[in-house]
Amino acid sequence: MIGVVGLGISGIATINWLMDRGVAVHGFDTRKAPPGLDEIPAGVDVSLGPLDPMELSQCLYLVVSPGIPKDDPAIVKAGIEVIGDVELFARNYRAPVIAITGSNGKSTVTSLVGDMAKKSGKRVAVGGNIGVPVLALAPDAKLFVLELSSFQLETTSSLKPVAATILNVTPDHLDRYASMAEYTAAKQRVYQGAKHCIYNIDDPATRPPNADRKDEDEDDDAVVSFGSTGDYHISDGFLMKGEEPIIATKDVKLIGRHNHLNALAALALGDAAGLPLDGMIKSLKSFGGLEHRCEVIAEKDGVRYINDSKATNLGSLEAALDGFADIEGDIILLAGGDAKGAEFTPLKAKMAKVRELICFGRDAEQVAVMKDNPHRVETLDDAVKLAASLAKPGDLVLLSPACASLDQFKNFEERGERFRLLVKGLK
Ligand code: LK3
Repeated sequence: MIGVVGLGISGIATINWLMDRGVAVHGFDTRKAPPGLDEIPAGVDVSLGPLDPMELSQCLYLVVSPGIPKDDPAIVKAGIEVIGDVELFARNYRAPVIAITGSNGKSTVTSLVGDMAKKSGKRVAVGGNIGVPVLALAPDAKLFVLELSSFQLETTSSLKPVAATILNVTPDHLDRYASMAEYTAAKQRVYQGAKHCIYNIDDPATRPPNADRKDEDEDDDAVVSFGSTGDYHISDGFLMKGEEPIIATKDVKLIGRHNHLNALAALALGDAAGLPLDGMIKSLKSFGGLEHRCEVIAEKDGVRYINDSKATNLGSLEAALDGFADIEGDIILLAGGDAKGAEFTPLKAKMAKVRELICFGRDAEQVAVMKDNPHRVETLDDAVKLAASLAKPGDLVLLSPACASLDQFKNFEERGERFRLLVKGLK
């Protein structure tokens, strides 16, 4: 019997995958009513409530959800092997994997590389921390493009990607990691066994352990860099591969410098996995980005409303503010939620364009330190109402919360949909 701990979307996919293979499964969740409960197939025993080490230890091993710490006392006490769904995937699938992690941009790069592969005629499957759990992906794919969170990487050791990247490391999840060093170490696991390691030359925390070797042998393609300099860089308005211009930045559909860096990373990953250049360029010209990621959802009375609900940490709010630095009007910023132990004062220096800061959610008080004279409200509903009353023609109303949504929503997607609905309902 195999234990599946955490009955969310990846837990249910894991249970189904094991059941399809005739394996006996026992499901566990700390919550009395986990969201996926009615999707669990018949014949699976389920235990709800506080985890019991004795009961856990009856299992051969545990497949643990990214939502529960692998060093949870009950799990440690059970004394059996702990893996994640990505590890189970790695032990059972042979097609090449492109693995993408980072504090910000990982969903964008994952989707972009997936699109590049599709445009190149590859049978590709895209999933992981984005959209579809790895064990629910088409098993006959010829290439897997996986977004991996630090929590997923902690429970993965056999992946051996053909190409792997850490895009950047900025503070996040400090409610679950004791330090930035610990968070970085989890992300560094993506490079374990990778054939090509692709790192951000401007962010030392992304440097793979074998990067020093590259300093001695420039042609060593096991380590590839991107950024302001490096193997893939931006020069005179072009994305460059070494000396070779690949595409003009004005022809890249994604806008903003951080997105051009994302595009460089995607090119490096695609090259490392052998994707043809023309398919990748086609994709860069047409890929318009993700839902809930700086998405213009409406313009009302000259006020634009932007849904950046996917901004669940400080780094992504910062990227959004940089992206809107040149607008005519001012920004009315809606931020707040579950702050995950973050420190918001460093963002104070980035508020030049923000005329009004409206804080909502559980940790509104912590978020409010970003600006003098902030507004504090309970909910996103209140925040949108207040924003609409404060907005003048030319302004941007920007939902870029810099927090997780889990205090008031199922996830950031639900928060973004709520924002869309509220804006639609404005007079
Ligand atoms: O931290 S998470 O990886 N993702 C959140 C974040 O802050 O980046 C997303 C926030 C949002 O959408 O607004 C993460 C947190 C909690 C999770 C809980 C879970 C599965 C995955 C999670 C990932 O299920 C709970 C089951 C465990 C209970 C036994």
